[in-house]
Amino acid sequence: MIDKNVMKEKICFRLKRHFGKELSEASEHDIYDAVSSTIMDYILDHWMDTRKAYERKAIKQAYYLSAEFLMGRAMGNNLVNMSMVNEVRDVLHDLGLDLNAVEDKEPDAGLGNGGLGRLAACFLDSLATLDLPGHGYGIRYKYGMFAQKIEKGYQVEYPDKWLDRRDPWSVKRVDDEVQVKFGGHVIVEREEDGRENFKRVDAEVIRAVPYDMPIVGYDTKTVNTLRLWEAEAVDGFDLQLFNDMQYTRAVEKSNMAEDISRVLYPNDSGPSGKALRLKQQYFFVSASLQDIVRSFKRSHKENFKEFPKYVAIQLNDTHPVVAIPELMRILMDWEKLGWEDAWAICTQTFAYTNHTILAEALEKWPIEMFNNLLPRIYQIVEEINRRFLDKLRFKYPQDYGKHHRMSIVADGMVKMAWLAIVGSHSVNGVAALHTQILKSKELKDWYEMYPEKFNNKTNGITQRRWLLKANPELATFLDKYVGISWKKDLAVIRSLNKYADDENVLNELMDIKHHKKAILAQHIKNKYNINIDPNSIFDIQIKRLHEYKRQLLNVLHIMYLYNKILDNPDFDLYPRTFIFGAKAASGYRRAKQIIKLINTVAYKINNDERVQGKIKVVFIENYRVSIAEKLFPAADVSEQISTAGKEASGTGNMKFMANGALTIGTLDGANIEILQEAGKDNAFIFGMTADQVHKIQDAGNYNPWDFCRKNTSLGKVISQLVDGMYNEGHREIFREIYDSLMYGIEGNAPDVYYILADFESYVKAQEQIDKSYRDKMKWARMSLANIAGCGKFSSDRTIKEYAKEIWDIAPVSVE
Ligand code: 26Q
Repeated sequence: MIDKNVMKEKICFRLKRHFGKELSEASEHDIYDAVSSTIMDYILDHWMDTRKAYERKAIKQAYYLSAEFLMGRAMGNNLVNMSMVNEVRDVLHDLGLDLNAVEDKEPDAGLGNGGLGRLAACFLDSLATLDLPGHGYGIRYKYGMFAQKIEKGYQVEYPDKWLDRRDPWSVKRVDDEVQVKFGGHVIVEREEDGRENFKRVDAEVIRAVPYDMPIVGYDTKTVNTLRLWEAEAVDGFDLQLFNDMQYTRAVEKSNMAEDISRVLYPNDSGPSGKALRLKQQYFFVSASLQDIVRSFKRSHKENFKEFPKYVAIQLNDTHPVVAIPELMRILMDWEKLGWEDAWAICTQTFAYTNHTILAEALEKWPIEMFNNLLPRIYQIVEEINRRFLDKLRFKYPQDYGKHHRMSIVADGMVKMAWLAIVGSHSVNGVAALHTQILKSKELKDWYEMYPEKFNNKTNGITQRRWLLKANPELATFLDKYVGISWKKDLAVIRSLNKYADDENVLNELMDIKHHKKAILAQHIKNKYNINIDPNSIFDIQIKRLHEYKRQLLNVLHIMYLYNKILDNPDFDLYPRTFIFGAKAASGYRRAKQIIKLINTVAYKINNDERVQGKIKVVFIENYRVSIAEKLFPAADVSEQISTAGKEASGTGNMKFMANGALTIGTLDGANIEILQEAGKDNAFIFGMTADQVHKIQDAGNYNPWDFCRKNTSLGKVISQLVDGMYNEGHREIFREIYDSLMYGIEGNAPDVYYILADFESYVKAQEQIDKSYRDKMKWARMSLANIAGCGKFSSDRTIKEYAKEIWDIAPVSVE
């Protein structure tokens, strides 16, 4: 229990110490900082105790290497996990302050693009909550995911200055700084015993400075660590040049060093191919491995054969895969192990997670770039490949096509996914269907060669952030009807099913939903001055903008409904509010055109009185974790409409489900498992299956025009993209979308994501939603079944599987 008076004093002391202010003069930002630092005080002891417990017990630890951690805000989450929300709310209230307003001052730590980065954040929460010794390593980007504004309907990007003020949640650890080397060349010296000694000379040396963030488990003393590296120059600036008044040149070197951790690459699909991106990857990977090896040596002396007994490293996609040759380098060049010993250690230590099916998204680097930047690492990669090809040729002597397809270095490129598979003992997909497709298509050759490495780990989400924090009203409801244990054991939520026919419980559930919708409606009114009706169906699609995710299918359907209303003013549509949130990669032209289309359609429909308020369309600007926490609880309908076979898993789908939304979705990614758990009658399934998609792909005779001819209302919607209906003056602005659907452009086939093929089936599913929603009790039962079925999708379940089946780590209790 905390002493409220002590906490008040601490907050006021911080205000004085950091800002030289009394409470009465402090801004809400100052207060946010002071309150956060105060909460940190309550975390520190457990954090140190956790570290000691891990050191003392000589236990195995897992390290999650990821270029992205999409943490969102820390304050509310830490208060929830420490069960301190009420105390702090009271303390602030006594000081005349409002906790929610203070929380709202915290910038999101948006150090990730989307699913992959947020998954890493959920995993850290589960590791700590389950008392598992597992930590994150990544990059402390000075600028995270860009801030999005919508200007005249178009996305405009602004830098995300999340570190403008100091970050009260991170601790700089100057003592643990390491150095990372780039470029130069490799020289070989012969030792007296005849061994070769590889040295990197004339390299650029960068300082990697760690900042630690505490990862507070829920209802436990465990506090794990997220260690993020910042790049700094070795020697600040050139005083000589400065004295010569060449100020720009004087700081050039330090700017170049700091460039490495300056900004998160905002493209979450196709590789960027930029040298700076590769530099980022090697930078954080090398620093992290030096750190891991150093702490191994501190606790376990130098018996490196034991390394895999104490260390497990998970590679989050290919972004950190350069870790494999880097650990080889450290073990051989620094620790003097031979190749075979070092290689055995590596393959037993590393495991790789694949997050994508799109073949074009697989990361590869031009040999030249790779070799120039990482000459010693490139030598090691070549040797890994040479030895691998020997094995391959022995196993498949005549299959030259296979040798070429599977070579880690081929066609002038270093193929990171191939390196990952060869250098790891485990390769996993992130949903059952995804793993199946990897085994049977994308990684077929590899599955044949190494079947024992392949496994599935269906993604999950943390119920602490996505239920307990985002939806305290629903959390209280769950406490009442399934008991409080769901916070650490989500499987128990299944017992909610016993209320499937209890009208009082169902009404209570619908009241909570209505309340959350009203809160969102108020937010939308304040922010965008759009009136939306909490009694309408809230139909939400929030995710990165991608053609394969098919936001375009959603808009085309809205355009279709609009036509129906214009054709028949009495058209009986249950009022619907369509909500979108999505960022497009800054260089992804088509995605940006789709954002413009959504906003154009929204403007037209929202301002047309003939619609009689039956449809509203809202585009939420700057979608991010903190706004997601307002959206998921307010959703009636969850749009999960990707082309089957394209979405590896999806995790937003799980957040919607846990908050009682019903899914309209394709049989893709984790949707399939969601339907299994909720019951397929409690969702709206439409569209082709992955098998069907693969068949048409193989047949190669897909023709989108067939669907326009058969379905004239679809044909009409498509032609409205270019007939000036939405944009009298500029009827050409959506021409490219039209052409990509109907003709195919830039060498692509038309409608590669089969929007037209699935349209009719999507419309039917939407009609089912309209119909079902009119029966309030039926809808409530379906909603309840979704909540009751979400147990499998806790990241606690996922992390337990990683811990047991891949990492072999066990809980450690902190005294
Ligand atoms: C690669 C190279 C250069 C620059 C950027 C990138 C890059 C960055 C981020 C490539 C991909 C990403 C992110 C991918 C991602 O978020 N994938 C999603 O991962 C989720 C968690 O497993 C899945 O649920 C989603 O289905 C998948 O799309």
